[in-house]
Amino acid sequence: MPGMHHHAMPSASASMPADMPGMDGMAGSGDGLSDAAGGYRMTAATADVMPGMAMPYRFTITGPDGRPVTDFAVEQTKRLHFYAIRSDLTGFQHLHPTMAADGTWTAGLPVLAPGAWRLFATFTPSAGKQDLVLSRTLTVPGTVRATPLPEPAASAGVDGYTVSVRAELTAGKAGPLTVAVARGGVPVTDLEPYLGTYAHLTAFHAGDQALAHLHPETAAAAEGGTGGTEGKGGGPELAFHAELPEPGDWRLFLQFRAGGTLHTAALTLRVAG
Ligand SMILES: [Cu+2]
Repeated sequence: MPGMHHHAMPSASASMPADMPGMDGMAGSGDGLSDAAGGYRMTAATADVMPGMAMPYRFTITGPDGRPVTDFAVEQTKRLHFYAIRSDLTGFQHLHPTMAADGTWTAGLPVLAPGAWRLFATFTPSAGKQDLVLSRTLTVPGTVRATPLPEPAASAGVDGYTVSVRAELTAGKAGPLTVAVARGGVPVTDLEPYLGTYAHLTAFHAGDQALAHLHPETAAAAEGGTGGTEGKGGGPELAFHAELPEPGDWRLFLQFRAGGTLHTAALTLRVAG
C-alpha cells in the first residue's frame, strides 16, 4: 500500500514555491512552462504521433549531473504525476507513468485530439527536495477543432454529481477555495480517498497553459486502509489553499472518487489582477 506523504500537506503552492532555495536565474519557471528548471530537465525522444491512436510517451528526468534521476520522493502517494492538456484547455489527462530501472518513464497516453498539447511532469527529486514542474509540447497532427473556453461558473456537473467552487482569488495571493460535491441536491459525504486526499485539483491558465496544483487542507484516511483517523469518507465541503499566480481565466479540473469511480469535473475560474 502506498504510504501517506513523506511530509505534511504543504500549504498551497502554485507549481513551484517562489521561495525555493537555490533557484537563482529561474525567473519565469514557476509556471511549469519549461522543460528545464533548477538543474533538472525533462527529455523525450521526438515521437511521431499517429492521429487516432493511443501511444506510450517516454521521457526522462535528468538531474544537475546530466544523468537520469531514479530517486523521487512520494507526493500524494506517487513519485511522479503527469498531466496532458491541449492548448484550448480541453482533453485533460492525469496519469501516473511507470519508471524503468534506468529512469525512463512511460505514460500511456490515450487517443489525443489533433492540436498542440503540453505534457507536464510534477515531481520531487529525493536529492534536493524541490517540488518541480517541467513540461514539453507535443503536436498531434490533424484538423484542429478548438473549443472556446467556457465562461466562468460557480459549479459544474459530472456523472450526476454537481461540483461547486467558492473562491474569490487575486493573482499571486493565497486565499481559500472551497469545493462542495452534491448529488441530486444532496451533499455528498462519502467521498473516497484519491491520492491521499478527497479531491485533487489542477488548474491551467487560459492562454499559456501554465499549471497550478492546489493542495487540500486535509488529508484523507489511508486508501483502503484502516489507519486513518476518520472512519468515514470526506465531504461535502473540501477546503483548498489556493494561489494562482496570474490573473485571468483558469480551467480547474477537480477529481474525486465516489461510488468506486473516479470523476473529473471542470469549470472556469476568473482570477482578479
Ligand atoms: Cu497524480
